[in-house]
Amino acid sequence: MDPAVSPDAAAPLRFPPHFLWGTATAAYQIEGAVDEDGRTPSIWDTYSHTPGRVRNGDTGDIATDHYHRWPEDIELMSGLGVGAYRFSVSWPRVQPTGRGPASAKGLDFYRRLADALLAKGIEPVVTLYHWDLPQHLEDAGGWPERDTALRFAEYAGLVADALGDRVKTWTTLNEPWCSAFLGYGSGVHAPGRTDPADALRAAHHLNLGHGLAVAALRERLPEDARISVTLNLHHVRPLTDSAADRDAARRIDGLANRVFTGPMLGGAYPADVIEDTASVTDWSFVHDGDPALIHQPLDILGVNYYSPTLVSHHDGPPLHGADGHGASDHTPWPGADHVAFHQTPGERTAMGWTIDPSGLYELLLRVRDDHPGLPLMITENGSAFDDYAGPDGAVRDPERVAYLHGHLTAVHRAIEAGADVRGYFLWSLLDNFEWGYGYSKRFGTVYVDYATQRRIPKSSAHWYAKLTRNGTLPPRD
Ligand code: IFM
Repeated sequence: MDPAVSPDAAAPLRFPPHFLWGTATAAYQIEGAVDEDGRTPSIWDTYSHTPGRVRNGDTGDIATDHYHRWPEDIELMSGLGVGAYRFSVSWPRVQPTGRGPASAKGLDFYRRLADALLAKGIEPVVTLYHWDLPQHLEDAGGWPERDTALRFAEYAGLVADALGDRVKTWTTLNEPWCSAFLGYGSGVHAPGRTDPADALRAAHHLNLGHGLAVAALRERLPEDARISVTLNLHHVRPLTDSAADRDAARRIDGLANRVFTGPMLGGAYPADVIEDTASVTDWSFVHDGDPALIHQPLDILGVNYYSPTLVSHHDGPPLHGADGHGASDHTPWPGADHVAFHQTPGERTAMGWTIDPSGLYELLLRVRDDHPGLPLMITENGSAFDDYAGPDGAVRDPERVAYLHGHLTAVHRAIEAGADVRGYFLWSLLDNFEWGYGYSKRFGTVYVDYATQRRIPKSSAHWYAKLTRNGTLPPRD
């Protein structure tokens, strides 16, 4: 068996002494309180209120009511024994029109949250953008417009001014691939637009916004601040070793990964990506000097991983919606019409995503080789299952424990092989609003009864608490 995925190594696996154990959430998925204290709509409010967009017509209006229940949620984190909590700031809560002055009430919410975390010995880790663009900015053109990148840097500066004395670790964007390609390409995410050229423009302006925001943060934050970006790097495998399948994998790797890592970490867009998408756009939206603005030194790269991607060359008409990112008649992969997506064999989660920790191991080794010297954090990893409370009130999720055990074994093996992984954030603290799937998918290690908002730590939470307390991977059962 592949040592990366061996479920029961003979000796218990011990993580490095300062390894950071955390858990993660995002504002729109948990906060609710969408019209309180001056918050304005984000693109996700508009999208979720548009009939037919989100399963069951679910919205984030109430979500898990974290805006009011955050003290209880911090207690839950204490119970998990985590040393860090990764949350995102809601842009329309702290800068309601997406430009101009900040909302003091909005910032106060995050100040109180950060203070209460610090008082419990939990490090606040802030993500500035987890997909909730103020609707005002979408009305002005959204991410395909260059000005949105400038607005993002301004917003980053406001948050840094407010939280810079409390927060040490900052992330500009979460998974810009989803914002650009699901938001403006396939339309299965807000704002639901479907133009492949706009998707590529959005990707560039997200990159530019990242670079400008890093510069704004550096200007304001103390020297010891750690600045990062979180990418959902796809581990892309060709179905066969044929030249055509390998070329399909290269093409998807370009659009999923290198269109971001190229400029952010290397200072240039990959030539093959520009060539592959030439029929879609001439890339004239990239101005002279942009790649240099995007290429800012980073202290950490955040990696989100759930499942690998398996592709082959395909000669027939374009196949869309079979890549695990939601059904649509429009592709999130501009210029890749001749790529087919396949299910990797094996067990799957409730999302239909194959459980394959070897993908995480291989991905981490690739990042180790491609970007030597860059410390890594697993900023998201986890799984959805159809959890429910039993007659005794307990929620048992052995499948999630097995998933986490397998992936953490892979992380440990990658560290032993020289990947500089500094921490791991379990996605997610709570069951929450899973975007286009609404509340139908439960990713939490804490169960939420949405009718009462009662929280129940699942058995995986008890298992994770054992791990965070002594840094040794507990057995699966
Ligand atoms: O819930 C999402 C999260 O917001 C971003 N990364 C993937 C998770 C699971 O789909």
